[in-house]
Amino acid sequence: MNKEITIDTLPSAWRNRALTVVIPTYNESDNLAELTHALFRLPLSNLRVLIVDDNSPDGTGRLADELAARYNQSHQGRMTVIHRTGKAGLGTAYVAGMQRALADGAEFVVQMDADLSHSPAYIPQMLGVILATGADVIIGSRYVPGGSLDEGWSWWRQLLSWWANLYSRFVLHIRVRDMTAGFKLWRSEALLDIGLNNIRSNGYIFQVEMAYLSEKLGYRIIEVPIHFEDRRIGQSKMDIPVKIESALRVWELRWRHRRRVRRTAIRDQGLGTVDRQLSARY
Ligand SMILES: Nc1nc2c(ncn2[C@@H]2O[C@H](COP(=O)(O)OP(=O)(O)O)[C@@H](O)[C@H]2O)c(=O)[nH]1
Ligand SMILES: [Mg+2]
Repeated sequence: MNKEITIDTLPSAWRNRALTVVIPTYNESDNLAELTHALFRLPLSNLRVLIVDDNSPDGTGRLADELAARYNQSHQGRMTVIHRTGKAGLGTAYVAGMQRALADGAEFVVQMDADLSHSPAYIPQMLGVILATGADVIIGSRYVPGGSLDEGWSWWRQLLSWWANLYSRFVLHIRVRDMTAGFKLWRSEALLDIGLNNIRSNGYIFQVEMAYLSEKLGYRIIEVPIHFEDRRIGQSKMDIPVKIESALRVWELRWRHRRRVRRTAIRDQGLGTVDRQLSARY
């Protein structure tokens, strides 16, 4: 009778929520199989994976199709691949993937890198937090207490990341700590409300734009700490010119969204006291 309690034996109420993980890929053929394997092993029975590949020269798109064919037999058609004709940037890839996920009925959408720097193991925890608090977006954050960065990052990279955050928080007057975080869980109402068609940014600034609008529009944001591992294989597509462009674009963002304010609540949901306390920071 000594039945061990594991995550699989927990009640299913939160485990079968419709959640789609959107992953943009460009030359990630060495990472994709391990990532999809880890995602489909999570105890989330209605988790879908949506890959947005930009005709990667290393064959990531073909690999994604093969993985989808395999998983769709064992996992009831829960993997989809969108193929675009060429490299069109991370931001437009996310917008395309998120719009598709919403059209297909996702209740929650996760965005993450394909390079294994965002551990899938955090997803059930992020889902638990969003359900328990009624938040609109959960950020997997490196810059809240308990969060950490790969030990292998040079002091120069750490400084650059820290500076990019401080700078954009200062220019945009916002409180989110990890402005450039690429690991987030969205409630679909928030993505529908934010106006994905008006998101213009590519590269890092896409993450900043989404975080900025979330706070400006009054969404309830919770940052949960994560350990961010550097990509083990392959190269970052975010080079120095992309980073400099991002820094300048912060000002453009502020101007472009200057008139957007929240008028009505996205969801009229009674929040408990704990909710209010947790989301009071934002
Ligand atoms: N579809 C698509 N994916 C991209 C593009 N640029 C980057 N990515 C993907 O976006 C994610 C983040 O890029 P990454 O190079 O890891 O950036 P870093 O983590 O900031 O170094 C990875 O999964 C990339 O493969 C692009 O132009 N198109
Ligand atoms: Mg990455």
